[in-house]
Amino acid sequence: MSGKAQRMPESVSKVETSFKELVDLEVRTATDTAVKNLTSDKAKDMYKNMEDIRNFEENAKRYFAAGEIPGFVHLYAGEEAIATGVCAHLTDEDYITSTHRGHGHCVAKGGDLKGMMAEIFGKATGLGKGKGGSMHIADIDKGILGANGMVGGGFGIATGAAIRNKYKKSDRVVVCFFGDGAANEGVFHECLNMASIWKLPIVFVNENNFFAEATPQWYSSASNTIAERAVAYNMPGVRVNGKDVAGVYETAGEAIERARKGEGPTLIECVTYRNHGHFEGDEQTYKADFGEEKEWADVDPLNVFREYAIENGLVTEEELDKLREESIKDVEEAVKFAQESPEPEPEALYEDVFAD
Ligand SMILES: Cc1ncc(C[n+]2csc(CCOP(=O)(O)OP(=O)(O)O)c2C)c(N)n1
Ligand SMILES: [Mg+2]
Repeated sequence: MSGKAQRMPESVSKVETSFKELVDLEVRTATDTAVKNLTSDKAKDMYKNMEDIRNFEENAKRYFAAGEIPGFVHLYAGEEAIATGVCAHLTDEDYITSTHRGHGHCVAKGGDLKGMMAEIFGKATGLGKGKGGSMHIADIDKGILGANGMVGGGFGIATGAAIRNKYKKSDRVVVCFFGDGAANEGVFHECLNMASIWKLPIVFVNENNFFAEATPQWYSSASNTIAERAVAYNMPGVRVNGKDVAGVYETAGEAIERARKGEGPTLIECVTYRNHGHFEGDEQTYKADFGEEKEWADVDPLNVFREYAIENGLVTEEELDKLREESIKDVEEAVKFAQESPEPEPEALYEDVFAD
């Protein structure tokens, strides 16, 4: 892979562009007024949340390599600012749908670290009693309608939940997280169309990390950006720097408010990158020629926010360091809890099969 977009046939009006140009294409960052809507407490919460996700993922990587975590693991590290900036606007009453790369969404939506860690370790104390694992973490009490092994599987669930909210005249909002690969599934188009016709209280949050397994987004998408597809469904489409949590927070805030007021859906494309391979064990041979991508890959959303928050007087460096230490400790405790928890009993296979 060259780090350059593939040359398209003449008949396709897609411009050849470098990776850097693609990242920067009409991308929004936090405006000067974003900071006014950020209190010091909110900034601390968001930073702690990003640290929790990062530490959760680094530990998942470590214990997967050690053979303690079974199944598949897809890490969210590098994308922390998206789940954090979006979920910072949501309450337990609001819903999210997640993806196969879902740990970050669940942490940001208030998923219990111990219950999540035990779940990916396959232990009976896990949120799904150890029967779902990494790709099926759910916690209905927290509005987490579930991670999903089917690419694009969240669209129908999220849109259905939004229909429910509208029908019940509740002000609950739904956020549907999905990848750039999922944006090429048919159900994306069906659900955006229906959500717009019915002005549903939903926000579609695309996490464009530029890869679907080994397939680059610029190779597989007819449009340069995913946000521009919103035009076809008559809804706002915004492209934001997904490594800038203040920008994501601001952009998501507007979309969520719009949804809560009954004004309908928004499509947000968050430009990001995954720190690790598609799954743990992926040798990433398709990235042999890393080229221009490295510059973008090296931008760490946690550091971006540290600088922003200190510069704007929201927190001190010492406070941030303390939050980092707290997070490391919290995740270590979650690992210990998971390691010391029992495996599910074989009889548990017959439980929770049918709804009461
Ligand atoms: C319907 C379906 N097709 C294919 C797959 C295999 N698959 C798993 S993840 C993935 C790539 C998804 O890419 P993207 O939506 O960009 O999410 P990312 O992994 O980048 O977060 C594919 C093709 C699947 N799980 N489900
Ligand atoms: Mg992707």
